[in-house]
Formats: sequence, C-alpha cells, structure tokens
Amino acid sequence: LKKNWFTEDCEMWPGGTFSIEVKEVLYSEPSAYQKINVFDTTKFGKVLVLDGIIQCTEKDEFAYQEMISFLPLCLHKNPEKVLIVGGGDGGVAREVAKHPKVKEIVQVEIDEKVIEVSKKYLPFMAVGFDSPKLKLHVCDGFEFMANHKHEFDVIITDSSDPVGPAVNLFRENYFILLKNALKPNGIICSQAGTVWNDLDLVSNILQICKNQFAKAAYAYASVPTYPSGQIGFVIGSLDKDVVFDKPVHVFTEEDEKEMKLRYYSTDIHKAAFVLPTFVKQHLRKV
Ligand code: AAT
Repeated sequence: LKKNWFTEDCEMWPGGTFSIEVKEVLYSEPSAYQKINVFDTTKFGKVLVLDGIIQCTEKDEFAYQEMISFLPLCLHKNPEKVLIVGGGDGGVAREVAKHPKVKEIVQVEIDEKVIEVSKKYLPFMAVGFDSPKLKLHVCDGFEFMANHKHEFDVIITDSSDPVGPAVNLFRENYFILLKNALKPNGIICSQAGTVWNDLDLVSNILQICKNQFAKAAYAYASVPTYPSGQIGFVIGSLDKDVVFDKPVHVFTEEDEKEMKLRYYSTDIHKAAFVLPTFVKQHLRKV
C-alpha cells in the first residue's frame, strides 16, 4: 500500500474502493455523531471525510451540490421556501441561495462540529452559511420533519450514506414526513446512491418515493470522488403534471455565468434523467 494515501473504507462497497493522496491532515477528531477528518490532497484540494467516507472534495463538490439543488428548484414553478436536511459543509445552501425565486432557506444539520470545521477549513463551501436567506438549526432531520407540516416548496436531503446518523433518512417513514412537510405541488430531492454499487438501494428509494409521491424519478450525475465516480438523486413531486426532463426555469449561458454554475445547465438537467440501459431495465421493475 502506498504511503500517505487515504482509502475510503465502507461496508457498503466491498471489494474495490477509491484512494486519494494526502498532503496534510488538517483535522481529525470524533464528534458526538461521527469521526471527522479534513485532508489537504495533491489532486483534489481540501477533502471532508465522515466515518471514513468522502463527503466532498474541493475539485468536484460543485457537481453534486449544483445538481441536488437545481434539479428540484428548476422543476418547481415558485420555490420560495426551501428546506435543506444535512449539508453541514454549506455547499447546498450556497447553491440554493443563488436561485432567483428562493426567498427563505431553512437548514437542519445534526452535527454542529461539521459546520464548525467546514467554516474553518472549507470556506469555499461554508460561504453558504453567510446567506441572509438562511436560518440554520442544529438537530436531527428526521425529528425536525416530524414537527413541520405544509411549510416548504422544496426539500433537499443532502445526507451522508445510510450507515451512520443518516440511516433514518432513507426509510419510507421519512418520505411520508417529507410529503407532509411540503406545500401543495411541492418537490423533494434526496441523495440516492450510485448505480454501479448500490442498484438495489437506488431501486428501493425510488420505490419508496413512487409510493408516496404523484411522480418520482432517479437522476444521474458524474462525481469522480464518490464511489464508482457517479451519484444520483431521487426526485418526488406532489404535482402529477411535472415533467422531470422539462425544467420550468430555463437558464441562458449568461445566467449560468452570473450564477457561477459549473456543472448544472438546462441541457444537463434534461440529460440527467436519461439512464444507462441496465439501470433503466432494473428500475422498470419499480
Ligand atoms: N454536501 C455534500 C456532503 C454530504 S454531507 C452529509 C451531511 O448530513 C453531514 O454533514 C452529516 O452530518 C449530515 N447528517 C447525517 N445524518 C443526519 C441527520 N439525521 N439529520 C441531519 N443531518 C444529518 C453528503 C455526502 C454524500 C456521500 C456519498 N457517498
């Protein structure tokens, strides 16, 4: 094994994993919920790791944060009030705050330490916490959801994988709470795993989402530092007339520049719902 390389280690992906060359360990402490590491690396800039799993790297975080934010925001006619669950690095808040229709953002992150560490070591994402539109709560997303009804236009669940504190955020009960926390015609978008490693997880979450929402689909994004270089999202809408690959907010190249978008575009939005054949066939059973 090479020296100074960090290797992602998780029971979810046995038999093959991603490694990254570390220049310096900037932080390494357990919080009340998970072990937190921040590395500076030779190729991917600063990296946030929770319980041995890469959450984001400076080089490619924008792909994930833009997609999980703009896919649902651009499918909702008037996404004024948005809830973010998780997202303790601030990157999703940074993206959501850019959408011209968004007036109010509420965020619920379970781990205060992740927020603190991100503010210190990952300011390029933690700028999201400076938005005047944002109200930040430190508590469990599942519990928060149980106490909020008919409040939000869009709910984004930017959660870690279903092995640590996020395990409840992948259950059907959570999707029932999400549905009840939405206003009429509301939309949700949740981190939903990769098709190469977790096709059964993807189909399970999609099934749950289809059970609870008028319409549901899985969308695809390329993120090199997530397992297998890919991640996806389930999107559920209470509006039965939504057409997932037809965003209602269309951005010009000028808009993309002004909003500093580097991955999301109206064309990428349309393409994200086009799935590889083996995935399409597997998800057809859902
Ligand atoms: N922005 C991309 C990074 C993440 S962060 C996931 C966040 O979810 C973490 O800050 C974690 O503390 C928070 N979290 C976990 N469980 C809960 C919970 N129950 N309530 C609120 N917040 C929670 C996502 C990385 C995806 C990794 C893919 N392999």
